[in-house]
Amino acid sequence: MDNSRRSFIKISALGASGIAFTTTALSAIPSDMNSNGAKDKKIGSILSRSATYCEVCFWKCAAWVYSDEKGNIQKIIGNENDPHCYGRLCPRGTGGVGMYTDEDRLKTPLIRTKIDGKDSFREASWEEALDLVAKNMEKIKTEYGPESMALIKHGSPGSHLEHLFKAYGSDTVAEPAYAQCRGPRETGFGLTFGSWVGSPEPTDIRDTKCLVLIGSHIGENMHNSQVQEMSDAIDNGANIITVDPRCSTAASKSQHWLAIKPATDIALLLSWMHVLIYEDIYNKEYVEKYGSGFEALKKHVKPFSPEWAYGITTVKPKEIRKTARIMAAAAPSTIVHPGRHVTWYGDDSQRARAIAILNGLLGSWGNRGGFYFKEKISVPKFPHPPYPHPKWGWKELVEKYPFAEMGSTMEVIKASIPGADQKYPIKGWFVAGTNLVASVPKRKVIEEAIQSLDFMVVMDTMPMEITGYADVILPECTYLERYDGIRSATNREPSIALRSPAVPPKYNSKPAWWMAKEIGNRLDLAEYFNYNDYEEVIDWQLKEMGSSLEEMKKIGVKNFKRKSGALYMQKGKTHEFATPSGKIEFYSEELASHGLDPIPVYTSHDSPKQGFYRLNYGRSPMHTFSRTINNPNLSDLTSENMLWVNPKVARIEGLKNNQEVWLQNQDGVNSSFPIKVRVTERIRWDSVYMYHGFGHSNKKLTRAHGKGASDTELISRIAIDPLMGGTGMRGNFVKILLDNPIKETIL
Ligand SMILES: Nc1nc2c(c(=O)[nH]1)N[C@H]1C(S)=C(S)[C@@H](COP(=O)(O)OP(=O)(O)OC[C@H]3O[C@@H](n4cnc5c(=O)[nH]c(N)nc54)[C@H](O)[C@@H]3O)O[C@H]1N2
Ligand SMILES: Nc1nc2c(c(=O)[nH]1)N[C@H]1C(S)=C(S)[C@@H](COP(=O)(O)OP(=O)(O)OC[C@H]3O[C@@H](n4cnc5c(=O)[nH]c(N)nc54)[C@H](O)[C@@H]3O)O[C@H]1N2
Ligand code: SF4
Ligand SMILES: [Mo]
Repeated sequence: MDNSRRSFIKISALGASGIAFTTTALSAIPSDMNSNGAKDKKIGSILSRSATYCEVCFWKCAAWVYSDEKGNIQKIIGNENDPHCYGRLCPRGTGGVGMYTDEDRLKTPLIRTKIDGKDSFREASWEEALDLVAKNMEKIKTEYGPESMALIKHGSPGSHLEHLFKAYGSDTVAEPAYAQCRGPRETGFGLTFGSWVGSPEPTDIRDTKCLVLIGSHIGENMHNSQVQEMSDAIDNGANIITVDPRCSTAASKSQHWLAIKPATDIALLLSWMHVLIYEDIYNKEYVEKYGSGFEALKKHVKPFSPEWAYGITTVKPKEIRKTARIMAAAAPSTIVHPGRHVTWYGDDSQRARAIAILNGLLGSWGNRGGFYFKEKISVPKFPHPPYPHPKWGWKELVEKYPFAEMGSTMEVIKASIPGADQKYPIKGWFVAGTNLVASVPKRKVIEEAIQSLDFMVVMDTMPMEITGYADVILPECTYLERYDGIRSATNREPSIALRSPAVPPKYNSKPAWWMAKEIGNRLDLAEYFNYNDYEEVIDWQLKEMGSSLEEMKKIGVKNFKRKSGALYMQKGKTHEFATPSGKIEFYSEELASHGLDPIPVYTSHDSPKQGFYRLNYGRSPMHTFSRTINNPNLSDLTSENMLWVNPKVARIEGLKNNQEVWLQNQDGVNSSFPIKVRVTERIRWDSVYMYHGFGHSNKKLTRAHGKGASDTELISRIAIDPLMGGTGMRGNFVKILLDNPIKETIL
């Protein structure tokens, strides 16, 4: 395998290469200054710096934004005291200034209107736009109750609007980061260890001796400190085992790449348990002390030998045994990574549980090099009157999923379509910071839901596809131009980070906190917004926490000492898990009581029919979902996605590198745009692969429009997780077309 393993960690190389990819943003920098700020001292007098945390993805790295005397942002660099980034941003974070400079940004409020009988948008004042939003929210409240107005959100604007919604009387809230992302793993780990994994994941990667990645493609998935820690672990000689039908970047740097047949991971996980138990190499002491239901598990996995799993997974028995022994030898400093985007095949909570059980057998939970005990500091709530009690909300929408712990975007969408079974009718949407048509599958259903709504408002920074469906569009300024809530996240030690504006809002854009307050005032909820400026809220909160806005502006990040006890389990002491038994639940009575499998079982999923390939997708290292594709700095680096096909498939289908093809899925849905072919051994012959987030259809996104194909529009079949309602998206199959099918039907 490649010896230059460190080279794949783009974050480490950033210092040197930073300037190369931000030429647009950094063109104003004097030529005698490099992107490391080597000559910061000399030009220090013309640079001011302000504290922020990044909004390009949800890792929320703390950063310093440098502006010149004219107020132009010159660069963004990581805050050295931040445990999310250790002083370095990923390429997307460095390129974040492109969110600010993008000339395609939403510039002023827009209201839907008809021009010559055609729907269009006209510019409006803030006064008019906010009045219209408040008027419609009031109307929905009067006619149906506030519960019928739903908030669909992601990222920082969400918390400001959640406060508005709770004050208004609605708890009908959902975000795609749950049912389309990490919900199932939280359920699986919660049922087993009594604790969510959460974000950032409490994986002790820097001290691990063995890291097992089930699909999770760290290195392309650029979650910052995690990538840096993985790089350190590799340097320290850790064993990396990657299970992925595609040779991901992580797989290419691993000692063991298991090129599993898609959708069969539970079989592999069960057979790893079989080897650990029947070769007697599991962590006996730990299991005896902390395990509940081990004998049932032992009996359950007896038939699941590596030979059994081979027939299902195509992973050789020898490899299964060998990798299980490596995990056991490194235990408890072994991490079987929980993954993050885990909504794959509908049995995802059970797969997550299988991963959790495997960690339990290895003793990694609560041990160095496994999972540490995370801690965070809570930010005091700014005083406000008590919220009213809604009659129903997100909980009722997911009531058929016994282990759902957050709202499901998909259920909000379904409840917006009138029908006989519409028990909880949704009539209005407030969408903020989520491009639903790119992040939630089943486009037809989303469109039907939107058509049924009385009112829809979208708050975004960019003219993304979702804005095209809105009645009112509210332009938010970017994270570089505003205050937001204090970042407080779980980590080894608690820390907080400040986001303050580096520059004033461009154009006629405004921060979410301001819009929430203005709408609140119009809805007679002014007492919930008892401040003139968000600065006041933050300063009050910081003072309650023993800091101040003044201090945080200087340091950006404040680290606190742990209060909850040691980072790992202590010898001679015992640990109580927050499960019903107080132990790690290999067998779950809770699941059994709901008629669900108390121990995970393998069930087979459909395979593609002849002429079809499984549609596999993942992260572009230089982009975040659909949100950065138009970013001038990042589109310079990766402007379109490609379709990875195995050479065997290329031969059968007659494909060459860079040839443009169209895709059609099992339900006859066509890709709107062509995608170029990349012939590579790195993908199995039964699948094709593409980066998620491309194929934008809004022409207002001048750099992103028509570049590459959208995975989401080809996902029309989903498998819902019966435990928590997750949207399994990896059961779609595509045919490769050499000609544009849409043109053909027109002819
Ligand atoms: N650069 C960048 N980084 C990001 C993000 C981003 O947008 N851009 N988004 C962040 C977010 S919110 C999330 S949730 C994470 C997601 O990051 P991960 O949790 O790492 O993502 P997944 O989509 O689960 O994993 C994708 C990998 O799964 C493999 N795979 C597909 N099918 C199967 C299968 O059946 N079995 C197995 N074992 N593997 C399979 C694919 O080949 C691919 O390599 O990334 C985060 N990091
Ligand atoms: N097909 C498919 N679907 C997926 C995934 C996948 O890999 N494939 N991944 C899933 C995962 S893991 C996740 S977490 C979700 C993510 O789903 P989303 O959060 O919906 O991701 P984006 O598509 O990037 O949409 C973000 C929106 O926020 C806007 N935005 C960016 N910054 C700001 C801001 O500061 N203020 C406001 N108001 N708006 C802002 C962007 O312009 C964009 O419209 O998608 C899920 N859906
Ligand atoms: S990982 Fe990158 S994009 Fe995400 S918050 Fe950190 S610097 Fe920003
Ligand atoms: Mo995600």
